[in-house]
Amino acid sequence: MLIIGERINTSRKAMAPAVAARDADFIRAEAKAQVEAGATLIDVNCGTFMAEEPELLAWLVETVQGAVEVPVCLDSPNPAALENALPRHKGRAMINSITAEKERWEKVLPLVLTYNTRVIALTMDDRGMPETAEERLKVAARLVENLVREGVKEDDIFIDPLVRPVSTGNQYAMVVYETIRRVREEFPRVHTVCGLSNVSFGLPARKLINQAFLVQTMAAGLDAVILDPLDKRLMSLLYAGELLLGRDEYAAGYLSAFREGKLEA
Ligand code: THG
Repeated sequence: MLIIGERINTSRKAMAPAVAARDADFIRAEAKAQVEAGATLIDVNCGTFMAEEPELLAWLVETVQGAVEVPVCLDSPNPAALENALPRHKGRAMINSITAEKERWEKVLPLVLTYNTRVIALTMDDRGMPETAEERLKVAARLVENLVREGVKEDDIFIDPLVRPVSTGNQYAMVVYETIRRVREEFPRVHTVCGLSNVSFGLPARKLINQAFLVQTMAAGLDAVILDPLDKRLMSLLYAGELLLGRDEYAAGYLSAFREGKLEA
């Protein structure tokens, strides 16, 4: 399981002032804590800063990579911000994200190819976010076929079925499970990813819903996830879930998480 730590995001109350003040110590501490807790990539998102985003995204990439040895997931729809930050990234970055929207596709694809990145592809196009799994699968198929035709390896593609709050539609989690299953059936070498926390917007005790959602998306075949790795219960469920899915031979990952004090029963 690829674990993408979501905490360096200026939509979080604690993060915006730290980024505004270029508080590198704060960013380094957030990056280290997430990697220590199991993150295998660090997501960075400073989209709330608008005009300053290109400069800040590059600064975040350098600051994070000055503290930890993992790749960064550049979370921005803004091609200018991606273009400014990518040359400063060491090793292979992940772009979060491309879509089938014409303009975004045309501007982000060259960056994926030039910088040989991994890429998250959201199942949306110029008509918006499809309601049904069937329609999301069609958009996913178009994205995969077009990316592969352009030379992107299937192993570098992460389809994100886009999570909507269950408080706004009672089938929205089900649509995600179904899309994950269908993508895995049709494109077994392509990965699937989602951000967990959108599912619980507008409801109390959100962590509980996010935890149940992690387990159910994993059972559907999710193999990468954007989450807060400092939620110890969530990470515990991830280790237990990997074991139960037969992805953790001899329970090695589960046992070492236990020995490191990372499991909360
Ligand atoms: N898919 C992809 N990328 C994504 C998402 C996705 N990037 C952004 C988002 N969704 C995932 N990242 C976060 C980061 C932080 C929070 C939620 C998702 C978060 N939110 C608190 C809240 O909503 O209440 C903020 C609380 C605070 O102010 O600290 O922490 O789906 N590809």
